[in-house]
Amino acid sequence: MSRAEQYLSEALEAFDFGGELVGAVRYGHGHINDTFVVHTQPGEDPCRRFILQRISSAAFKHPEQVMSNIVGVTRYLGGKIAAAGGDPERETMSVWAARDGGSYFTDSEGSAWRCYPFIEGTVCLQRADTPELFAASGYAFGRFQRQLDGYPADTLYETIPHFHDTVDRLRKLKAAVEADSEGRVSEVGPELDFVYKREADCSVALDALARGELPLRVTHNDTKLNNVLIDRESGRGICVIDLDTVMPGLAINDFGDSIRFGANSNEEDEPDQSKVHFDLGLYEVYTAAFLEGAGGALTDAELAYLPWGAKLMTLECGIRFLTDYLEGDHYFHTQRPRQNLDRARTQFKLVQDMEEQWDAMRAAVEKLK
Ligand code: ADP
Ligand code: GN1
Ligand code: MG
Repeated sequence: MSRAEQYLSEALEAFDFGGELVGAVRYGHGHINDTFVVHTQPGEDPCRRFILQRISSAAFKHPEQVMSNIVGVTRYLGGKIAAAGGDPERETMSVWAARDGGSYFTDSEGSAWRCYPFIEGTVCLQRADTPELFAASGYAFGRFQRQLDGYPADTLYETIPHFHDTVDRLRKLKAAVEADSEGRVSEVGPELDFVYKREADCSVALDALARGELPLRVTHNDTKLNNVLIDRESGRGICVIDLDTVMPGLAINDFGDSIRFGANSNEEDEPDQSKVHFDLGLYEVYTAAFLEGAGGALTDAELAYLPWGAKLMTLECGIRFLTDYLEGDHYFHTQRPRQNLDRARTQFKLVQDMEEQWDAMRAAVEKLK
């Protein structure tokens, strides 16, 4: 039994779900937290579901800061959505407080658990089955950024320091190579060469930020397709979820992380990288939808750097998967050996494809702006 299952019953006790508990099972495909869906039966009323999550202590050292950000952001979004005539119960997450009134519960081992009402009538996709669905996620992430435009950024904690600091990610990879704690470095020579050849690229976005060319905004920072819920009936992206990393950041990174995951012709962990291709058509579709969702908020410099966002988020994610592989797979959940290595390799294949299609990536943005 994993650690999360061991402490699940304590967590279930800590929340009042407003009905009889029917059961709780593992749920979803997130790489970070331990997620369960809880079924309850409130009297004669229909069954009600909740999401119960053990927050990853490998990723988040200060769960109280994570929850402070999430409570603040979801309340703010709820107000905006209501004012615009939307449905805050479906269009934003909301925190379901613990019995003691707090936004999370700490189990006897010290892990933090939090709960959200399950947003019904939605699907969460692991792959974009159609370009329209990928566009729906782009619109939702663009809109999310626009909705948070006026949010007081200085009240947000940095939940993972240096999260999208690609230079720091490279530094950490080098430290993992130096330590070689699992004896895996000898397996990854070509991957390390690939990354080291691109060392100068790692600072491109950060340098543009330091020069004042790119603005700091309130961003999501983890804009995978499976971090948006799509309305089952309309096919529209209605709710952005996984708000653990909402922090000041770069718009181009939110754009880029979606491209990294969604404009891949195959799975993120495909073991045969010859089957992995960057899909320029999907990139174009996403770009149009993201810009529409952002409602003209992006500056000319941000538009010009969008291709860099895509390439850097992909390179950085490959660096992170590779680092975790070398360190023994402690950060990202894995289901099989070498999965993080396959994930790293797919990212590097995508980077290579992007480099080959760089001019077309730039031209696509030019055409759309
Ligand atoms: P992780 O950080 O591990 O990726 P997420 O917060 O993304 O965790 O949650 C994992 C999965 O749980 C999501 O991809 C989605 O399928 C599901 N999920 C999370 N919150 C909700 C919610 N409020 N309603 C419905 N499904 C949800
Ligand atoms: C993680 O939490 P999840 O599965 O949505 C990770 C992202 C990576 C992604 C790679 C907090 O996203 O940064 O890009 O895996 N989240 C965190 O699939 O590290
Ligand atoms: Mg997630």
